[in-house]
Amino acid sequence: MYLKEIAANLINGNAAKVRELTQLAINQGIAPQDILDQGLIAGMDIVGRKFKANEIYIPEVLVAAKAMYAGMDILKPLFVETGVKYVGKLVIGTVRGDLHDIGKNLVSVMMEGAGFEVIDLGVDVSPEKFVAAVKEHNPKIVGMSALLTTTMLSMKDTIEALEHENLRDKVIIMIGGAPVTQSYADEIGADGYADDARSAIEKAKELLGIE
Ligand code: B1M
Repeated sequence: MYLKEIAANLINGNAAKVRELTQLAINQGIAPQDILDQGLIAGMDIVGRKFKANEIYIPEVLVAAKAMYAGMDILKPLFVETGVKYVGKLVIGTVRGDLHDIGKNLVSVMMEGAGFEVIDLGVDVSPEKFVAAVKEHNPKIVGMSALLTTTMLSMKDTIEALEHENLRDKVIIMIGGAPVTQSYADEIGADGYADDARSAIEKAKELLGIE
C-alpha cells in the first residue's frame, strides 16, 4: 500500500509526502530495494510514459524528479550501509550534452552500497573530462550513462579519447541508460552494459572477476 502511494505522490511531484511515505515504509520493514523498484522507479516509469504521450511537460517531470530524490535521500544510507568497502574505484558520469542524472545517481548509490568507491563527475561530462578523471583517479571502471539517442553517441567519442591517450586498456568501460543496448556496447567496444542499477553491480563484479 505504501509503495503505490509513494509512486502516486512521486507522479504528482509531492516531495514532502514521498519523503514521509518512504520513511514510513522503512519503519514498516519494507525492503529498501522494494521501495525503490515498486515505489520510486515505478512512479518515474509512469512519469516517463506520460511525458512521451505529451500528457505532462518538463516542469511536471522536474518536480517528479525532485520527489524521486526526496525518496532516494532517505534510501541512500541504507544501500550504502550494507556494502563491504572498496572492491574497486568507479568514475561515473552522464555523457556530454545530457542532463539526465537520476539513473546515473541510482547506479552510483547502489555501486557504493556494493563496496565501490565512486567518483561522480556529474552530468554533461565531455570525453576530455572523462580522460582527465581517469588520469587523476586511476579507476578500475569508467561508467557512462546516457538517456538521449543523440547523446549516447558521445560514449563512442569518450572511448576514442581514452584510446588516443593510451588509457583504454587500463580501465573497464561500462555503459547504460534507457536508449543504450548490449549491441550498442558491442558496436562501440565498451566492456559491459547493464539495463538497471542492480545488474550494473553484477556486471561490474563479473568484469572484475569478483564474487
Ligand atoms: Co528527459 N527524455 N528530456 N528529462 N526524460 C527522456 C529520456 C525521454 C525518453 C522521454 C520521452 O520522450 N519518452 C526522451 C528521450 C528521447 C530519446 O532520445 N530517445 C527525453 C527528452 C526528449 C528530453 C529533452 C530533450 C526534452 C526537451 O527539452 N524537449 C530534455 C533533454 C535535456 C538534456 O539532457 N540535454 C529532457 C529533459 C528532462 C528533464 C530535465 C525534465 C528530466 C531530467 C531530470 C534529471 O535527471 N535530473 C527528464 C526526465 C526525468 C526524463 C524521463 C521522464 C525519466 C528519466 C529517468 O530519470 N528515469 C525519461 C523517460 C524515460 O526514461 N522513460 C526522459 C528513471 C531512472 C531510474 O531510469 O535513467 O533509465 P534511467 O536509469 C536506469 C537504467 O537506464 C540504468 O540504471 C538506472 C537505474 O535502474 N542505467 C545504467 C542508467 N545509467 C546507467 C549506467 C550504467 C548502467 C546502467 O553503467 C555505467
